[in-house]
Amino acid sequence: MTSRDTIAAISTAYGKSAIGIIRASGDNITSIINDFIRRELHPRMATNAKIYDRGGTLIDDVVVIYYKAPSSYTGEDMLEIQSHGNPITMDLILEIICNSHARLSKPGEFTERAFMNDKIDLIQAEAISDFINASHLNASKAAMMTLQGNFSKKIKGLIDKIVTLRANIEACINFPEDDSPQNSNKDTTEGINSLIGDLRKLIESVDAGIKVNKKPIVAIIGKPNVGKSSLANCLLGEDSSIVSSIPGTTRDALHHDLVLNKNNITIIDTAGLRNTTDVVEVKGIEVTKKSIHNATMILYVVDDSIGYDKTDKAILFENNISDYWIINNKIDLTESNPVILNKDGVTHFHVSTKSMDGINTLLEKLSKKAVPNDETTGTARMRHKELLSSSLSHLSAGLEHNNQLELVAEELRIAHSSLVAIMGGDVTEDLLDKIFSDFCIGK
Ligand SMILES: Nc1nc2c(ncn2[C@@H]2O[C@H](COP(=O)(O)OP(=O)(O)OP(=O)(O)O)[C@@H](O)[C@H]2O)c(=O)[nH]1
Ligand SMILES: [Mg+2]
Repeated sequence: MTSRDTIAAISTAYGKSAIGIIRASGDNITSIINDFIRRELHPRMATNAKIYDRGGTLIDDVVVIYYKAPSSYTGEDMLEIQSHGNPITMDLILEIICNSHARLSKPGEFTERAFMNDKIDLIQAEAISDFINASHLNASKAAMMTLQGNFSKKIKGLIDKIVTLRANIEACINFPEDDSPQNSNKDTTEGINSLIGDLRKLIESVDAGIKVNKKPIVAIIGKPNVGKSSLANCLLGEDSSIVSSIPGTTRDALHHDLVLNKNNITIIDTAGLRNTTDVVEVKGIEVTKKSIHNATMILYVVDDSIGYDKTDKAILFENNISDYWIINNKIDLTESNPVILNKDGVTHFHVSTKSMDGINTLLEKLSKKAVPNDETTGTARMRHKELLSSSLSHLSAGLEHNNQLELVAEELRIAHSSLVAIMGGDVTEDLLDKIFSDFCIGK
């Protein structure tokens, strides 16, 4: 454990609550206890105590827990103060601590210290942030799996394999007389091929882990006046978007939060897509195109009295949209039934935002489709995928130089360092700053 200055923060959400938690970590914990709690604390024992300011005035009646290094979240001495959840009192406690023995922590600094003190690896640190920010239950289950070390274990397994392979190759380079070149070439090729197979499988599961980690974003798109804003309002259960009979009403991408079966989903109502010279509408269409790009799911709305036509087909094609549902809206005008049909592999929902026919069925199906249900792989990030892909391409390059062992060894060295970087070895301070700045203060 390395010793650092003492940090402190309010770790619970700001605002009035039954209880609020202030925590501190670092070398000055004993001084904080001596000066402001003024009683002996046994490690890991919740103790009812009073907290005083420097002048001896009673501030709050609290519960405190002292964690002695290295058995704490950060690996350092830590103090957790459970105060009454009044933000004024909590601020005061924090101020008293920071005036003498600590400084305010930066976002994610407690977790960064846990990483620096080898309590967790970088994958697990990222999983803590993913867990706190999970927008749906499957994402939180997946993040918990990664936090428990499932993904790290797989990376460690790959690292062990590559280390063995590197050791064999280095031995062949240094002691060529101990083995025939044919044998060592064959073993190396087999070893690299096996690693490539493992990496490919892992990259597939990382794709699923990235998907489950993303907040579901449903973009509602289509031509003007087909009822996109009306549909957004129906799904949300409130009039959030302006609806009018004038085509081109929505000029912006309107982001709305929808909680569907305890899952948080973003619904984006967009500007209708058409050729127009109206400068504002053109900007709105550009924003719609960005929304299409960021969406995890597309609802493509058509007016059932017009039907799905050539223009719709062209819009889908031009915007590279291949995975979508078609919503045939305004079935009250066509007197169609609120059915779900499959045409050419595309699901069509027939609804009316006016009569509400078909809307509940759409909501039910949407809650299943919009939320990724593969929580078995654990969460992952693009950073992991990029490093795994880099490792894979260096292993493949190694295969190509198989009769030149020095070159193979060099490729394996780089492939190895990419895997180590996933776990947090040899990473730059900039990268750490980027990762931990996404955390909340106090975590
Ligand atoms: N009869 C009928 N009219 C509807 C239905 N849904 C929407 N409308 C009408 O269609 C018109 C356009 O609705 P909007 O929801 O504003 O359509 P939009 O696609 O958001 O339009 P833009 O924002 O201009 O692209 C309004 O007059 C709505 O009242 C429906 O199910 N049945
Ligand atoms: Mg609209």
